[in-house]
Amino acid sequence: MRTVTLTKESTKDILENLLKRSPSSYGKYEMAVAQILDKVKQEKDQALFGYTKEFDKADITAENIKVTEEEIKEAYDQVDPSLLAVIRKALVNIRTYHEKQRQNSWFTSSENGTMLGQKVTPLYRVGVYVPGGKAVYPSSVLMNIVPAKVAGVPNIVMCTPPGRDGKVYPTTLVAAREAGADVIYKVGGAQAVAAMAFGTESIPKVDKIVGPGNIFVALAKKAVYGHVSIDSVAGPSEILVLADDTANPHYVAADLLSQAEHDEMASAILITTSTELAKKVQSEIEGYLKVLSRREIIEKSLENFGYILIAEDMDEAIEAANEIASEHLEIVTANAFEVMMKIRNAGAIFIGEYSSEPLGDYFAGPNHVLPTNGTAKFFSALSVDDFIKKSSIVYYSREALKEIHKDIVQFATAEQLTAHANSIAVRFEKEDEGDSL
Ligand code: HSO
Ligand code: ZN
Repeated sequence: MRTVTLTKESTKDILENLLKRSPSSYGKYEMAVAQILDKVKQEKDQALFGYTKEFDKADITAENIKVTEEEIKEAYDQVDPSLLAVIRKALVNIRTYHEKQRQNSWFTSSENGTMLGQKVTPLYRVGVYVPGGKAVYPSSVLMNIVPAKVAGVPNIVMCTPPGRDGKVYPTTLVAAREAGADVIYKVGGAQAVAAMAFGTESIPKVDKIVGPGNIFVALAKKAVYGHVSIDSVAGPSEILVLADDTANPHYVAADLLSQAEHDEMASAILITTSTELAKKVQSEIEGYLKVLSRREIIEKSLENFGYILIAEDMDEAIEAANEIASEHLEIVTANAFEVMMKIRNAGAIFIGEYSSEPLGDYFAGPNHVLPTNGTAKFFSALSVDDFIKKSSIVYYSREALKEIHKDIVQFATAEQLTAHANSIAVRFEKEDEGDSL
């Protein structure tokens, strides 16, 4: 992990380096993904069966593509009951948090006979993608399904690739059932995204596709955007710790490594006003590396995207944190709440030395699907808002329209849209007779 003095220049260089992790630099896979999308659009289920055989080495047919009740029961038998209890506890917190995000429809009326409003409607059908293989995170299954459920989405479809034995990882199934998925299909990759975007004989077309995936899934989601909605395309995990000399280096180092272990492309950054802390964190990291199981991944991510930045003062540190706009930001300083008020850009903010980042990954309640790659400057965490839409409501009585009808006619005439003007004017032909409009 390199130590760098924080300046405007060094911040710029770091930002440039971090951007190399953006999925948009993987254009070379675009052709392959376009082909898959096209084939699924044309051949539907047949294409899904073929790709599942080719990529997942599993035999999927119209008869077994849908996960059955027996398979779910089998999965429950395989999951450790104490883990199930933990999942259920986490679910309570995640649900409670997301329930606070629910938005209500609203209506206002006026004495002269108008009523205006905004009607909130949940999306009708949502597709949740869940990766298979090594990166199976049941916690992400909860984080993607719960906000949809709380929003009131009546149909939650999930797609996940089967193993060679045609089975889905049991904890994934259990998490999906606990969170409230309505139906689960054994198909993964870009072909699953295509199926949910266009529909096949087995898999219904959805309105929105959410959930993380490999580069093929990310590119497929980008390609179908507009045809259906998608969540933002997630990049590798990021953590930024903002700390002063009051921070405990043993904890700071542990927290940095928690995200570094996700991926070789993950980033872990410490910004501190204390050179003493910087040195201690560095040696703590070396100590942990000897014992952590994902040492190789961590070493690579720290080498590529790990930084310890020494700031002149806390204001400079905060400015850099705002510029980097990290997915996760931990504030471990004196007056941490004051510092938090000065943060403009961060996906999730963790305050104080006991709010370690994994608390948010699994348990506290906020969503762990967060903006990465600097997009915290304009994007937010996945939330109930992602699963609703709003229709505006307009009601005017005859009297209310009469009062202002000439204004609209004038506005429409100015735009030379005479049919618009006419549709208002025809309602008041009698009283306007003789008026020169
Ligand atoms: N920290 C990840 C989410 C996660 N962590 C899942 C553990 N499991 C999002 O950046
Ligand atoms: Zn994590």
